[in-house]
Amino acid sequence: MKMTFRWFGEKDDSVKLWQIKQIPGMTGVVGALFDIPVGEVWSLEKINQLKTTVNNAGLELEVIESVNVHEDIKLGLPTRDMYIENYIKTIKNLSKAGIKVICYNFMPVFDWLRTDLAKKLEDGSEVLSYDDSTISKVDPIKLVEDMEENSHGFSLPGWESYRLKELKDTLEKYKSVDEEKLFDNLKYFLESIIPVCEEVDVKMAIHPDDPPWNLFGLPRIVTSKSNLERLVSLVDSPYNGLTLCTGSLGSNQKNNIPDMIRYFGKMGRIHFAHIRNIKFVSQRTFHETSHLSSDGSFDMYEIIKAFYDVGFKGYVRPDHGRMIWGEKARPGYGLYDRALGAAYINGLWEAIDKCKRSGKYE
Ligand code: DNO
Repeated sequence: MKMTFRWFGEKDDSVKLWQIKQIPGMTGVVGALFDIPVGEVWSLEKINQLKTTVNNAGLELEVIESVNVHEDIKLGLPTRDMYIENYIKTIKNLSKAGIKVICYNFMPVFDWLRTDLAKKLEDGSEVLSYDDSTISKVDPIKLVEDMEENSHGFSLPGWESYRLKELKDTLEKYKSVDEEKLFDNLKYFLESIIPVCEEVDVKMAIHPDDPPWNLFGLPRIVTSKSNLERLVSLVDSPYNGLTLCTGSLGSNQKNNIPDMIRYFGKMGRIHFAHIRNIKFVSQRTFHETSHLSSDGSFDMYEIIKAFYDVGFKGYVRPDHGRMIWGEKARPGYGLYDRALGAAYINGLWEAIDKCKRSGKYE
């Protein structure tokens, strides 16, 4: 397991690289070029600039999150070939800069979705939360406006305004795309890019849909063990892999996260892991918590043990944290609680490792 930390760049992150460097066990950051509109090629020059900045702080840059996929690819429009060509050029440039893993998603229109970016917990900390009954009442356009308004002035990952400008139009286009069509379009995309990934040694790691069910009538397919299984077999190559996000998959209570980690981990298809905890209020209503098992609904020990048992050697990052200690940062992405999360994950790993080596557990 290689511990990393998501970073949004010098201009758009309240967290500084030197602070990340001081978190125990931190090897690198997970970055992206956020100013390049989706669908355009990432130049080698810009990628190298980012890499140099990160390396100068004594950290590695080996994972990119995200190279977003243009809607025309997800919709299967004739223009998709041009965007796929650009995506391939970006993969090749990332490979030249030493990037090993690309995290991406295939969610129509919206990326992750929450109904409140600053729900107050009893201890005064603030977390992201999701209430299914609110979602069924809200107009998606209104939701986007609210997100922009409540993001502390930061652009939220997946909610960049340029992606959402033509929202109405895009929602209309999706009326003819169901789950099967979306799977076909994902297959077409993977069949085009995976041979290139094999050639240049860059692993693709799809991020699960968050939350993992259809929203606003839009199909979502990266949602369950059986769908993930179908996905990895669309193109049967180790380069067609997963980002195992505990919080996203875990928000469907039918998903057994340790079992999924063992299953896809043994297959060698998990290249990146996002680790966080959530607390269920009801079936499809939850809020995020600290990483600690006792604060949320997941057994974090079982989750880390599953990664340990499959000999996980991929990248991991603490996912969303609470806003604590008066910090003002991008919701979910402050320094303090994610640093605590990283330390906790490292602690669990060390304890499991020592037990295992001393023969104290099977
Ligand atoms: C949210 C993130 C997602 C993720 C993308 C990957 O905080 O986990 O926005 O980066 O879905 O493309």
